[in-house]
Amino acid sequence: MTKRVCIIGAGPSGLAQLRAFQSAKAKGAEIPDIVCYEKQSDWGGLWNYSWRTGTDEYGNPCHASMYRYLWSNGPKEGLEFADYTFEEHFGKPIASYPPRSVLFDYIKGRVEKAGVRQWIRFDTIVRDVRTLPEGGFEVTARNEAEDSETRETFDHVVVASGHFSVPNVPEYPGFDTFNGRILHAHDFRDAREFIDKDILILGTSYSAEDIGSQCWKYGCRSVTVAHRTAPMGYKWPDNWQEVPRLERVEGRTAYFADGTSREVDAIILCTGYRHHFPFLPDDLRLKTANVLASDDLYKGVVWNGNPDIFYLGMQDQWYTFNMFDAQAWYVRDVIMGRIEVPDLASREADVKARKDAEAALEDDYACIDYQGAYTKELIDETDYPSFDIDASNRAFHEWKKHKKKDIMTFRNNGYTSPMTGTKAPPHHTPWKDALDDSLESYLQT
Ligand code: FAD
Ligand code: NA7
Repeated sequence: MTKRVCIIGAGPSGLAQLRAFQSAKAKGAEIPDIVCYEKQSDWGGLWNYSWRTGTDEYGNPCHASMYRYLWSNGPKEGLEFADYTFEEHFGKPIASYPPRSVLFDYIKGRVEKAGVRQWIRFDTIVRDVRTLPEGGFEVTARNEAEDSETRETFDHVVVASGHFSVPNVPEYPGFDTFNGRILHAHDFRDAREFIDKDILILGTSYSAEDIGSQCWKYGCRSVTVAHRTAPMGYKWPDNWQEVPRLERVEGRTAYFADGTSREVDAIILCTGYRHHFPFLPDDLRLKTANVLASDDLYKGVVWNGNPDIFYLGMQDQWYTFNMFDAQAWYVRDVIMGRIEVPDLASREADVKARKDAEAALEDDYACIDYQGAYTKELIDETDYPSFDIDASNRAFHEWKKHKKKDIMTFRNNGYTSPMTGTKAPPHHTPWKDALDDSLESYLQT
C-alpha cells in the first residue's frame, strides 16, 4: 500500500516539503500520497499578507504577522533556493533586500513551476492529531469554507505550521489604564498609523529594530526602545533613544528602570512569539525556546518521541528558505526509506551535541556559521543541489557589518549570489526614500 503523508501548513517550510516530493517524482521515484492542509486560502505562510488582525474570516487566530512595507531583514543571498534562483524567476539580477511582495512572488514561482498546488487543501485547519494503536496517525481537519470535518489516517505527519504567529504578550504595571494603544508586533500592519506619534517599543530583536525603523521611515515623531537584557546599540537617528527596562506606565507616561520617564502615544510589544501547537497532544508536541538547536528534534527535524512525526523550520532563523529545503529533502528521504533514523539513545545524543555546540557560540557571526554548517550537513545527505554555503555565510557576515555601520542604510548594499555568482545591483532608490515598495516599483531598473 502506498504510504500517506500529512503536511500541516503551506508556508515556505510546507512548500519545501511538497517540492521535495515532487522533485523525487520527477526523477522517476514512486512517492507517497500527499495531503497538505493549509488554514489560509492561499499559500506562502507569513509571506501571504493579510490586513486582518485578531481572528481570520472563520474566527480562528489570524496567522499573519507581516506588515505593509516589510522588506527582507536579511540579504536574499542567504535564503535563495538552490533549485530555483532569483535570476531564473525574475529574468535578471535584482537588489538584495526585496520587499515582501517580491519575495512572495519568488516563493510562488517555484511551486507554480513544480505544479504542486493540487496537493493542498486550502481553508482547512488541522484541529487534532492522534497516534493510532496500530501505528500512524489520525488527523482531524475542518474545511472552514465548506464547514465540514474530515478524519483521515496517515503514516507520517510533517508539522510546518511556523512559530512566529502566536505572540508572547507580557503585561507591565499600568497597562490596564494606559491612555493609548498597546499592541503586539503580530498586530502591527501599517507604519503610517504612527505618523507624528511618540512610540515606545519593548524588545531588542528583529521586530523591535524593524518596526521601529518602519515607523521612523514613515514619519513617527520619536522611537523609544526599552530593553530587558541589553540595548541593540546601533547608531540610531536623533529622534530614537534606547532606555533600560520599563517599570510601569501611568496615564501616558512610561517610567524606566533608570528613573527616567517619557510621554508616549503607543506601546508596541516586540516581545517575540511562542511555539504553539494546539492541534497536538502532549506526547507529540514540541516544547522549545526560539533557539538554533531545538529540543527533542533529531537532526533538527525528527521528533525523538515518535520518529514518524517531523517538524520543519522550528529553529531561530538566520538561514530560512534554503534551510527549510535542506530539512524537507532530509525528511522526504527518511519517509521514503532512503535515510535510516538511529535508535533513541543516538537521537538524544545528537540533540545534546547540537545544544552543547550552540551554547559554545560566542557571537552572531558564529551563530550564522553554525546554521550554515547545519544546512550543509543535511544537504550533503540528500540530492538537494549543493551550493556554496560559504558564500551565503559571507553575505550574512557582510550584512551584519553593514548594519553595524549604519542601521538605516544597510539595505542599500548588494551581495554575491551563492547560486549564480552574480553580484546584486544596488536598488534604484535608498531604502529610506523608497516609500512605494510594490513589486512593480522594486523591479524597475
Ligand atoms: P509560516 O510562514 O508561518 O507558515 C506556516 C503555515 O502554516 C501558514 O500558512 C499557516 O496558515 C499554516 N498553519 C498554521 N497552523 C495550521 C493548522 N492548524 N492547520 C493548517 N495550516 C496551518 N524570514 C526571512 O528569510 N526574511 C525575512 O525578512 C523575514 N522577515 C520576517 C518578518 C516577520 C514579521 C516574521 C514574523 C518572520 C519573518 N521571517 C523572515 C521568518 C519567517 O518565519 C520565514 O521566512 C518563513 O515564513 C517561515 O516559514 P514556515 O513555513 O516555517 O512558517
Ligand atoms: P525574538 O527574536 O524572539 O525576540 C524577542 C525579543 O523580545 C527579545 O529582544 C526579548 O528580549 C524580548 N522580550 C521577550 N519577553 C520580554 C518581556 N517580558 N519584556 C521585555 N522584552 C521581552 O522575536 P522577534 O519578533 O524580534 O523576531 C522573530 C522573527 O520575526 C524573526 O525571525 C524575524 O525575522 C521577524 P531578551 O533579549 O530576551 O531580554
